[in-house]
Amino acid sequence: MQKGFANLTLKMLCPLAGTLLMTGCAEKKEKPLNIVFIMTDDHSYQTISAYGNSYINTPNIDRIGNEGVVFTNSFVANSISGPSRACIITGKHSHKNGYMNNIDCTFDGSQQTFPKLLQQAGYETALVGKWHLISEPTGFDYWNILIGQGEYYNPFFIDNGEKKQIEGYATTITTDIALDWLENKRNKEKPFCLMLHHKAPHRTWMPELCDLGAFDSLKIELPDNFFDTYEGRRAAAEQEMSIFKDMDLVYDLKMADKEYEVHSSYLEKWGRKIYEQDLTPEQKKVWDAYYDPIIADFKSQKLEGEALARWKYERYMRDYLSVIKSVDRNVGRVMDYLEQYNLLENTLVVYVSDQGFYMGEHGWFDKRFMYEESFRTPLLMRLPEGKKGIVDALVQNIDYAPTFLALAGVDVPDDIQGVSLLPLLRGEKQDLNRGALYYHFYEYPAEHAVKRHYGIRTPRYKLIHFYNDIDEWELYDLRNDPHEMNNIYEANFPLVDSLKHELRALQEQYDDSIRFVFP
Ligand code: SGN
Ligand code: CA
Repeated sequence: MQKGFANLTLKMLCPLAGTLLMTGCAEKKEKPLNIVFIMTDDHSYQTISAYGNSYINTPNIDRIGNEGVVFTNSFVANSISGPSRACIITGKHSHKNGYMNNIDCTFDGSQQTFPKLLQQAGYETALVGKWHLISEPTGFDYWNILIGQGEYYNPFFIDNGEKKQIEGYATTITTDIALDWLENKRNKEKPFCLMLHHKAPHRTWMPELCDLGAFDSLKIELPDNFFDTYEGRRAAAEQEMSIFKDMDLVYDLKMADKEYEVHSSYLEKWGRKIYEQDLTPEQKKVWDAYYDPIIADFKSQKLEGEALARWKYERYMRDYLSVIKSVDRNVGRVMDYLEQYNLLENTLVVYVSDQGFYMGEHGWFDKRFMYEESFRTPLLMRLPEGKKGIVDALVQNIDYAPTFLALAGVDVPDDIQGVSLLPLLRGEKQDLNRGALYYHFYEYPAEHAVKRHYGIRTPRYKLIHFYNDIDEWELYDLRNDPHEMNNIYEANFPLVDSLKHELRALQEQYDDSIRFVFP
């Protein structure tokens, strides 16, 4: 009783008394936990071994999950870079944070974000790597960001406002900058929040030189639905993200032959990007020594039809996996650093992607759709003395902001739409009692031609409405049809009605006015 009362008084006098190191207050408390938030761009859960795939071993990423939690039902609110990032730092859906698409939005940096709230609570905050929100970052004591999508080789960074080019490979350089901040630049008296955002493995999947060819002997099978014909799914039929049709031989798959004989629509549109990439002569020599024989072999085969589709898929996967190898190695560098300086004891480590990605499922690359591969995103969190194991509760990227605020002992503002995952991380709860998640994608008309859509996902069902220049509903029973091949909307009216009711309720809860579009 007495102790509780003392804490209450202390908390009234010093709002951060629950966690912050206090000077001038009667009681000295432990520093709150640090946060290291590692985010990749377009990393599929299908290529992380903690999620049980057969393509690649990612021991360093897995370590975060082995010593913490692997979220097996982790999703985004809007499956595209800028919007996902805006959802993450605000804890709000796109229609609330205003960053709906990558085309004509600029993030309003004057709005509330979790890094700003952490700063106010005494944290030192830093952002390194891909930002992609157009406006200058706010809420960070230190920022050193790639410009736009950034380059894989010899990238340009804006270091707290100053543009600099750094020789080397983006994933390694981004990690170097982050480790340098941890070691030399931060105020070691304060708790910190580091957001370490990689460009990798975004298109065009350029591996680090030391990883070229790392997966060349791997046998790679096509996913079962690679040759999907999209029956009953009009939006899926009309996309432009097919590996066979839309993935470019030169731009994406590096078949930049010196004779200019390999056909490339990107080449016609934009010129020879791979050759124009800013590789140094030394880097280019190693690059060509690897790709030139592959180009020669490809040309000699004169592949067409299904054989060409299979070849493109394999090439795509080998490059993508090689890019992940570097990501995993660099996650290892961060974990080693934290371990070496005993920071693992007081730091929440998070590994996540800005969204999922297609590894040939439905014949695709890219993301955007509310279908599982791109709606899901990998999420592993290691809380010191927290739960170890799998969490299968439905969670979403708007939940990270309230989680970090709760961890720092900051009251979560009412307008934040996500919920804290801390009770799950501490093993206090198994679930968040959430019936369904809400999703809304806006970027159309645009590259890859994925129609605008919104929808809900319950543990078992998914209901999607594609709208704008189309008016199509889709319903999937994920238990019986996990790959979403059979749209059962037409045959299921009682179920559709109840899911529409749930969808409308979520749109009301989140205050998304698009609900007025459907009956
Ligand atoms: C670029 C890519 C697209 C990708 C978007 C969005 N084209 O425009 O393939 O969908 O980024 O990606 S590219 O020719 O420039 O590589 S996101 O992850 O940044 O949202
Ligand atoms: Ca992305």
